[in-house]
Amino acid sequence: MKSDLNHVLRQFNIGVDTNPYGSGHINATYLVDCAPQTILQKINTSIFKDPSDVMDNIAAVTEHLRKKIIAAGGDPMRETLTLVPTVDGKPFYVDPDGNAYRMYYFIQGARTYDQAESPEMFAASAHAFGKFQRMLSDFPAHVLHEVIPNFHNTSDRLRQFREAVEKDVMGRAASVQPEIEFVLSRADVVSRITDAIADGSVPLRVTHNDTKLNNVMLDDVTHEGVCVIDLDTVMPGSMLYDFGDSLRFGASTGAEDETDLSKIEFDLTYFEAFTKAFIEEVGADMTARERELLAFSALLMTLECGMRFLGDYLNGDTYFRIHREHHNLDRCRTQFKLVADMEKKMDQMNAIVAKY
Ligand code: ADP
Ligand code: GN1
Ligand code: MG
Repeated sequence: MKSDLNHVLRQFNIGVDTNPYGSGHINATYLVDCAPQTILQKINTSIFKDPSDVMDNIAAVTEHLRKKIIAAGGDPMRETLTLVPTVDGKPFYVDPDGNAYRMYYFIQGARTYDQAESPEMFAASAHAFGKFQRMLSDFPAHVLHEVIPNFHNTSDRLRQFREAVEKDVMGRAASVQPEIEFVLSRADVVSRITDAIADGSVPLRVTHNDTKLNNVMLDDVTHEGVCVIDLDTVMPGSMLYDFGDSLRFGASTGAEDETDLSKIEFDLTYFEAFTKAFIEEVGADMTARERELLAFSALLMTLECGMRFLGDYLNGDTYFRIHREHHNLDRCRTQFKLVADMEKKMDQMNAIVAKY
């Protein structure tokens, strides 16, 4: 399928056409086959209401990373995203209808995966996300805009979820009572991380906040982590968000939208591989409370994502891009299956954390 983005490409001084690319749920991504290849993204402005705030954050973060990578003797064109400026020297382009577009150089010799092929591959993503966090540990957090307030505030996510159930704009609530009940019966755990942030036992850091496996590029040959991408949600947050969200996605034995739930389990071998690698990267800087909540964060981030999918289903699928009917319902069901499995395995998960 060809796009009709020539008017946008001219703003980046490019005269070829482009094809849709990747499997993200939020932005529209295109591969531009020029030399060098680039990635064009239409920023989802119904979610990111102020794209200039998003782009300020990304420009500042990638600049910081670039300096660190150069100082360490690395290759900044591969190890961090690099923005392609518009012909006017701007970091992004807004068309007359208010659509916002940005462009990155395409990272060569690496790709993203929707599922890890081995525990080693998953561990490579843990090293990449852990290193990303370390490289940003001296980034001035106060310069970052909070582009989506309360992004991982699970109590606030539950409040929004209850609102979606109450409004029931699509008349779907009656048909998903067991799923709604699954969320509501777990209301007592939702504030555990935010409470720890409030009492100071879990520090705010600069975090990625969307650490699923397909947001890290792995080398085609070595499968080592090359570059952390999808920087829209880099904001002050907890390392527990990055740890937990990675496991939510990567330690599942099936796809996020698998409809055969018998295929979905939380894989402890993958949990262990990721945990070991993540602790190797950032363990020295972890507080006692962060360590205590590590295993639980996987459960909470999964419950949170599940309630977001279900809430979006109730709202009429206005947030996450869907590719079939009931897609968000299917997605929430895998998340809840994982949560239930983690509840059974929590003692084993805590024992694994204690090993490292
Ligand atoms: P979304 O926010 O919609 O998830 P992403 O920024 O994650 O969008 O991009 C979607 C996909 O496009 C990624 O999973 C990755 O495969 C690919 N991609 C994004 N940026 C680059 C890049 N600079 N080089 C190569 N591939 C990229
Ligand atoms: C979205 O953009 P993408 O597809 O990497 C979402 C994440 C969810 C994830 C679920 C900005 O991530 O928060 O965890 O889908 N991103 C945003 O797969 O809401
Ligand atoms: Mg993505």
